[in-house]
Parts: sequence; structure tokens; C-alpha cells
Amino acid sequence: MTTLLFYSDSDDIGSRVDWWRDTVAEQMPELEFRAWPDAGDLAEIDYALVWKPEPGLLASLPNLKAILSLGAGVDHIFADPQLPQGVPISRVVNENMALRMREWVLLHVLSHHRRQREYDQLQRARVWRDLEQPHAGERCVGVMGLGELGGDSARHLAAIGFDVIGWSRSPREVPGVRAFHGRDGLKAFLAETDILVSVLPLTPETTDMIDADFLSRLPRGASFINAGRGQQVVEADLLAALDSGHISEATLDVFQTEPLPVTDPLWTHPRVTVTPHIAAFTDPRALVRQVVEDIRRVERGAEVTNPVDPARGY
Ligand code: NDP
Ligand code: OXD
Repeated sequence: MTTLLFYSDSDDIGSRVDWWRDTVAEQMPELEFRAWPDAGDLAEIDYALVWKPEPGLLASLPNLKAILSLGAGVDHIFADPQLPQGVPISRVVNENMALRMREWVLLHVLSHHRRQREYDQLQRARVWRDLEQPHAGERCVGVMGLGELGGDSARHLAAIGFDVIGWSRSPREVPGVRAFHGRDGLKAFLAETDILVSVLPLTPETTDMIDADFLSRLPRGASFINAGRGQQVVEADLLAALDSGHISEATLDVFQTEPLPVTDPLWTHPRVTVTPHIAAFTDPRALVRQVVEDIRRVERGAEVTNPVDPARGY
């Protein structure tokens, strides 16, 4: 009997264990589904489907054949100092995830571009006034991360007329996007960017990357939109850049601490929009299809669908 262990530290996902059990059973009735903490004999677990597994959990499964991430990001798996070496890791990639991210990115880029925050203030004050509106081709949107999600958003930003540039670790070609890469390309990329969008994975290289020095390389008045990970941003430096006017506004979906603590100044900053890590989310049915596909592949000796490279960390 092949056995899957399901673990999630998120109440949203964890409270729907019966849905996951039933949906997995519909697609793979021969698979035994166990939900943490009712894991039974740990030596019987072949696959672990996880979100933020507690440290040491995966190392306690001696016969694990693959780790399947409940999210697109895998930093929650690499955060485990006892992560077993050599066990393949698969992460979520599907069109619905890219579509959701694209919707969120376009919504907020357009809101920054069309100065919606200022119009909201004018409405509250009952003031009828138009603000200068450059057209999209005069606005440079810089997208950091040109992978499954960032690449798709960048392409669609270009399709509605923005001047789009992108930044990745290695050279990438995205239709309609002028691409920069690596540390060497970063300065030039930032110097051109009016609206910065980050969809980067969290790795040792990207942790605390967006600090005072980084932000100072953007033109004065640039704005920032983050859907990558909160740990990439030194939040005190971002607040200082907002207060000085160097950064005109920020829309943040991800934070150093989630949920964002009620006392955090980001909640009430007049030029910050907060969304609760909802930019893109996994379509659970598509994810179950991917899980079943991954298990079938590994059982026949093939590679998982979307392998993560432990050396890169994403
Ligand atoms: P991919 O692995 O497909 O793409 C990652 C991109 O980031 C690649 O272009 C990669 O470069 C680039 N990159 C990685 N490290 C660096 C670096 N050090 N310097 C420059 N570029 C770098 O990931 P996805 O697009 O699927 O997902 C990206 C991230 O989005 C996830 O890891 C997660 O953190 C976040 N996310 C957020 C969600 C939300 O709701 N807020 C939902 C889902 C994901 P290269 O092309 O050279 O490999
Ligand atoms: C993520 C996700 O990685 O929601 O943030 O999938």
C-alpha cells in the first residue's frame, strides 16, 4: 500500500482535511491518506504533502520517496534544518496560479499607474480634480522574477502597453520584456523602474535583499508591489523610504511575520495597501491532480512534475 502523509500548519488548509482525503481518494483510491498527527507507523509513509512542515518531521520519515509542496514557494520546506537530503521535492505549477497572480499584479500596477490611492483621498474630501496621467508606454514596470508567475505577469503587463523590464538570476527571454539578469544587471534594472513588482522566491540570496541601499537605487517617486516573500524586505527601511517620499506607495501581500501583527505600522501607513497573502492561491483540485501525477511518476521511476533544485533553493 502506498501512503501519503498530509501536513499543513495553515488553518485554512488544515481545516479541510476531509475534503483533501475525499478528493485524493476520488482520483487515486488505492492511495492511503493519513493526516498529521494521525500518521501511524512513520516507516510506512511514502509521500509527504506539506505546507510549513514542523522542523524534523520530514527527517522522521525513513522511507520517504518525495516531498510535495502545497504551495508554489518551497522556502517553507527549506526552512527545516533537518530536511532529508536527496528526496525529490515537487512544487505547485499550474495555469490557475499564474492567472491569479496576473490578476493581482495587474490590479495593483494599474492602481499605482492611475493614482487610484490619491483619487480615493480626493473622493473622501469631495474634491473634483484630475491628476496627471502618463500613458502606459511612458511608465516602466520592472518585474523581479521571470519564472512561472513573474514571467506571465510581465508578458501581460507588456500586452496592455507598459514599458516592461524584467530581472532574473539567469538570462530569460519573455515576449515584450527587456530582460536583465544577475547582480550585474540589477543596478541598471532598478535605475529604469517606475513601478517595481517582486515575484521572487525566498532563498539565501534574496533574504533581506530589498533594503535601504536597494530602494535608493530606484528613481525618486517609484512605487513597490510585493507578492514574493516578506522576508525579502527590510520593512523598517521600506517604511523610512515611504516616509521620506523616495518610495511613493507600496502594495504588499507578504510580510516578515504572517499574519501581520495588529500593531504593525504597515497596517495604518497612509501609502501602503495590505493584502493577506492572497495574490495567487492554489486551486486545490488542480493540486490534487498534480499530486496524483507526481506519485504515479515516482512509482514508475520517473521524475516529479515540477522538481525543485535544492542547490538553487527554488
Ligand atoms: P519560479 O521558480 O518559476 O521563478 C522564479 C524566478 O525568480 C526565476 O525567474 C528566477 O531566475 C528568479 N530568481 C530566483 N532567485 C533569484 C535571484 N537571486 N536573483 C534574481 N532572480 C532570481 O517561481 P514562481 O514564479 O512559480 O514563484 C515565485 C515565487 O512567488 C514563489 O517562490 C513564492 O515565493 C511566490 N508566490 C507568492 C504567492 C502569493 O500569493 N503571494 C503565491 C505563489 C507564489 P531564473 O529564471 O534565472 O531561474
Ligand atoms: C505560495 C503559495 O507559495 O501560496 O505563496 O503557493
